[in-house]
Amino acid sequence: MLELYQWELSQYSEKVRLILDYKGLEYRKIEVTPGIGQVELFRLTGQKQVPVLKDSSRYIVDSTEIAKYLDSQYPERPLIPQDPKKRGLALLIEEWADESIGIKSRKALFSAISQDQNFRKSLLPTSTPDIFKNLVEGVPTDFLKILGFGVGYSPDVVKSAIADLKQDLEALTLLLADSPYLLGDEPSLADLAVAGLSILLKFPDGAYLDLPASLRGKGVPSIADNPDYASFFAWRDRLYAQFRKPLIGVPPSGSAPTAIQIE
Ligand SMILES: N[C@@H](CCC(=O)N[C@@H](CS)C(=O)NCC(=O)O)C(=O)O
Repeated sequence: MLELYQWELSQYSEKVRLILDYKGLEYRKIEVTPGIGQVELFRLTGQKQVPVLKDSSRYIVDSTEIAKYLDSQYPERPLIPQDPKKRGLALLIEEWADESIGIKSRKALFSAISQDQNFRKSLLPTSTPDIFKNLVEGVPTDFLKILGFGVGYSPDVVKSAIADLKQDLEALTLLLADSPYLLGDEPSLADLAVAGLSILLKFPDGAYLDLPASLRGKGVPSIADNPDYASFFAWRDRLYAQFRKPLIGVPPSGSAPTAIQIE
């Protein structure tokens, strides 16, 4: 079976989970322990970032490479269109989503959670052992590093990231005004990348992520609750309902451990 080395809250991991679900491929999630687990990942792949896909004895690093690999090895339900114009647009939007939404949404959520300890604590996956929860409690900097958010964003950097994200969401809303998917009538890599990478702006409403149920639908305040972007998030909810498999065995309270393996 395919194996995904991941972090539950990594947007790039979510992009790959959405792609795997879209293609109907079964996979096992391996939650990489920040720090020590990344040392092991480095030993296996020569780098320490998630997501990494393992297919038999082969490791594929980077969400874009994983998408291309899956399309070549598992061509059913293609992600990248054949038509040259659509193909170009799919690749362009995917790359843009990685670089803009992926990176800027971390900065935007960073500012929201660094100001709110309860938000910070509640972001830990529910399967996190209590001992680890206690360790990170009250240590905001380490905590943020553990989540892969980085540290040291100045207010100006955060403000500019949020302004850019608002323009991104306006553009996406315009592109989606008269078609169900970004490239028209068929879903493509562009849609899955945009949807997966936007989880930190607003966590999906359904039981897709190993998070407390109270956090579903929450996110960056000026974006998640902003009526200007409601139609974008409604589009994303529809895409999730169509293609993303919900977690199995997570009670609505999100209080019990899930099947996610912590190594
Ligand atoms: N370009 C990579 C970006 C992956 C990435 O930024 N992963 C983050 C988590 S969301 C990570 O592993 N951070 C830990 C680190 O850089 O040490 C992709 O598309 O997969």
